[in-house]
Amino acid sequence: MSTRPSVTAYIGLGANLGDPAAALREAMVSLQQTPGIESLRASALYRSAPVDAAGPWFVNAVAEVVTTLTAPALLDVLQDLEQAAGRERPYRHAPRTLDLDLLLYGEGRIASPRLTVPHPRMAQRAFVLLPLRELAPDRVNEAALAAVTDQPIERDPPDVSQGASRSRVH
Ligand code: A4P
Ligand code: MG
Repeated sequence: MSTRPSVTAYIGLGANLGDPAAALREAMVSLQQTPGIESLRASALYRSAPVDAAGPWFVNAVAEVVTTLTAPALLDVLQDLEQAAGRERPYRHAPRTLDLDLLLYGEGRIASPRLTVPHPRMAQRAFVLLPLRELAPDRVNEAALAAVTDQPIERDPPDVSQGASRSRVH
């Protein structure tokens, strides 16, 4: 059996129902324990106002994973974790217990019916760009950041941090 090369991928995590910070931390731990995911680094948690969506403010973060999984296999893992967190989909952009988006998969460009990478809306979203910049500043365009400064967002708010330090997930 041949071994696949490792790829560095970035995953956007978001939730605005239930206990969003706990859901994000649990998802990070589950990802770390997933066969085919070799390592994980987590950004800080952010609280962000809904963008193109209704409902409560979100908690958002980004995780960097080094993985031997293919992009579709990684999406399967993300969707299984969303289901395990009780995700329901009553309508597009509905409030959610856990949303996991594959933002970047190495330098890969993918356009299949179930997967578009890079994530098509990531460059318009402060809640993706700011945590991604912590982990991979070279993957974030300064002009894109300058264009989202009107989106309300707070890094590491005291009520979601609970003493957790950056880059530590448990
Ligand atoms: N899909 C295609 N490409 C991808 C990808 N790169 N990563 C497909 C993940 N999924 C991808 O997703 C719908 C379908 O997209 C999937 O079946 C998959 O095959 P979904 O999670 O069921 O639906 P969704 O999350 O409602 O839609 P989507 O398009 O992921 O929404 P967005 O654009 O990600 O927006 N505001 C704040 N502050 N924080 C947020 O986290 N999130 C959204 C969701 C809107 N506003 C927000 C936030
Ligand atoms: Mg999604």
